[in-house]
Amino acid sequence: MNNNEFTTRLAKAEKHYEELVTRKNVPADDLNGVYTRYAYPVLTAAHTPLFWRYDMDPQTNPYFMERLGINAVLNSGALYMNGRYYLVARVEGNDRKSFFAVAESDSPVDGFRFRDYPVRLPDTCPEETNVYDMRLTQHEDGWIYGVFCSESRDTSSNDLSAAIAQAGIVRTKDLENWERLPDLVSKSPQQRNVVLHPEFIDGKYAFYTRPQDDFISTGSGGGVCIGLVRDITDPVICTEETVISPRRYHTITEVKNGAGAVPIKTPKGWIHIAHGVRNTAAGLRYVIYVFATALDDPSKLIAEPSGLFIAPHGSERVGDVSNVVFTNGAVVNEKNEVYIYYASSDTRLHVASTTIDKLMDYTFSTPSDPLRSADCVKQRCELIEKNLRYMEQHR
Ligand code: M1P
Repeated sequence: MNNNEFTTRLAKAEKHYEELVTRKNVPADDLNGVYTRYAYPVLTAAHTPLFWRYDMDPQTNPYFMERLGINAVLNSGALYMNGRYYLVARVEGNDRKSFFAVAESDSPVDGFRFRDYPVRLPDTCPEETNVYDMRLTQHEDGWIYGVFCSESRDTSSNDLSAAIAQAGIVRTKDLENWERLPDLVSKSPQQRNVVLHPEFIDGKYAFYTRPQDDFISTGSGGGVCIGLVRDITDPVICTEETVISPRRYHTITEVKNGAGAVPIKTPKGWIHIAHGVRNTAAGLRYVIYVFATALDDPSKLIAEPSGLFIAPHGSERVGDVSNVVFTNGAVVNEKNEVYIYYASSDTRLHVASTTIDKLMDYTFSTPSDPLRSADCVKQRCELIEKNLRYMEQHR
């Protein structure tokens, strides 16, 4: 046994880990005026504690090797509670299985450390193979709900990659002890990207759903829907799932879309930060977009700013699934600052910040997509004419 090697490598790994988790984040770019990206990811595989990955005993791990590596830390639910920021991240092991883990910090942009143990979900579904992408809803009923994708093998097919996605539901008061409820029941054979609305609607629980015909393709699914549930302990959608954010030809949602963060309540409406997917010669491209629904009727679309809100930039474009940004968590603090946690290329988690005022201005003052090039040119020319007139008068 080479004890020297163990000691040297352990010291190096501990130094690297501490430097990483204590690194101050810095604003990176805010050129669009809508939000500020931060320079460093808030969570990566390297943020997971060393004792999750290495055997820390020199007797059994003389070379200080990783025994259970972590491949990625990505799509994270988010919560702001009692002055602290909580992320329930999707952590993916080298074995491709994902699990959830809570990381917390006093700062929204840096200093996140994982709790000692990952979330130990009640193991109630023997056929469930993988779990990921938890949305955290602080519901007015007093519980914190986690709605996530529960994935099982599709045994009706010989294809080993055929799978079935359903919406799993858990609830907790402390992010430590979790109660598993039955999976959401809807008319769709598969569901992913399901989000629980934080308030009752007509005395019922409201779920944003994304009906899909199979595991990857949404097929006949028309977009992000809303459906109501009478009893959260027997979560069956008892209304029609009506589309609130439709997919449209030749837009950023052409192939599919999905609800992202829990909608944010603002004086002008519920603001939804979702994802849209289009096809390209290089494969699917995932971007984040925004829409708003009415306060008195969350099923009514009232604003649809044109195009994408966040697209993958620079190094964000490369990872396990390249050309992807995806969000399933955003928080608002008492200063009305908004922090949007988004993953890039299914590999690492970033943060962008804005404010409620800016988000409302973006949502309600950005024109909507006219859906045809000719009309887009007209729309842009109107802006140019207005600006040139203004600039001439004020020069
Ligand atoms: O790989 C990109 C994303 O793909 C899925 O999203 P959707 O269901 O809309 O295709 C999700 O599995 C998500 O985890 C992943 O980031």
